[in-house]
Amino acid sequence: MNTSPEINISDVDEARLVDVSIIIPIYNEEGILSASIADLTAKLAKDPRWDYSYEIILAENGSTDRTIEVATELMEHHPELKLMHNPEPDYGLALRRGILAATGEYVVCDEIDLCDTDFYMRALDKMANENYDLVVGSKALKGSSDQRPLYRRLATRVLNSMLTIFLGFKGTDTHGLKAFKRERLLKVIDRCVVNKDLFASEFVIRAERMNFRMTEIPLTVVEKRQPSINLFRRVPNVLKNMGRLVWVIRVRHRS
Ligand SMILES: Nc1nc2c(ncn2[C@@H]2O[C@H](COP(=O)(O)OP(=O)(O)OP(=O)(O)O)[C@@H](O)[C@H]2O)c(=O)[nH]1
Ligand SMILES: [Mg+2]
Repeated sequence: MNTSPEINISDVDEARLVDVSIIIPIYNEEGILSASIADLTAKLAKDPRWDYSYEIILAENGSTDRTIEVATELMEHHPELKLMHNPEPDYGLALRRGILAATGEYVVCDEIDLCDTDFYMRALDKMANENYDLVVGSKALKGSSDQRPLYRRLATRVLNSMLTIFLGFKGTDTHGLKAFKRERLLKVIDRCVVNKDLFASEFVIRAERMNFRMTEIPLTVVEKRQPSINLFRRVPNVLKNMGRLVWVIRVRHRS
């Protein structure tokens, strides 16, 4: 296991301000990292709708493969790349730290097996022209196409139903891609109490409860590989953090 202390490998804090910060949590992604970043930057370069300065923050933690080495090599060729690292694998913590380090007016949260630039364009348009603060890409909305295996699509439905029943969530997905106005949504991050998988859900649900202008748009999900963590190994932590959220949001009414 990687036991090095928490560090920012690149100088994220001193980065210049950009229009868009693209945050991608990564964990044991040596297999697809290089090709995904090449593909992502090439797609942005040739899309006429993409007229933004940007940074890509790779928020890594806990990898035991060559992810860090691959990312470090990539940074030599991609000045827009930043790398954050800390020792324990934690998707939510990586996302949280990436968001706090971001400098963009807008933040887009993506996943390395998706890199869905069409979502970026549609979400940025919604924020710039329809004044939304937060746009959630939903895998379960009418018009979406979720091409993941059936058991994972069912897991998404079960999680969303639990969020609806226990936490009063009104939307259809919290784990999809997200884009938001950074400064406006920072106060939501401040209030979030859980990490790991449910951080993304807490973020969306708190934004909803705090009455931010938010909308969902459909996603087409075609993953480049199976998830890096087995779905069933994620369940105990999801249930524990679901209980914690019910306690702080519903019982103690701290929204
Ligand atoms: N830093 C960090 N990134 C992670 C961790 N687990 C997953 N990721 C990253 O999060 C993204 C999504 O992970 P996947 O393994 O595809 O999981 P998934 O089931 O598709 O994720 P959801 O769509 O959120 O349900 C990828 O970019 C992963 O590398 C983690 O523990 N730490
Ligand atoms: Mg995935």
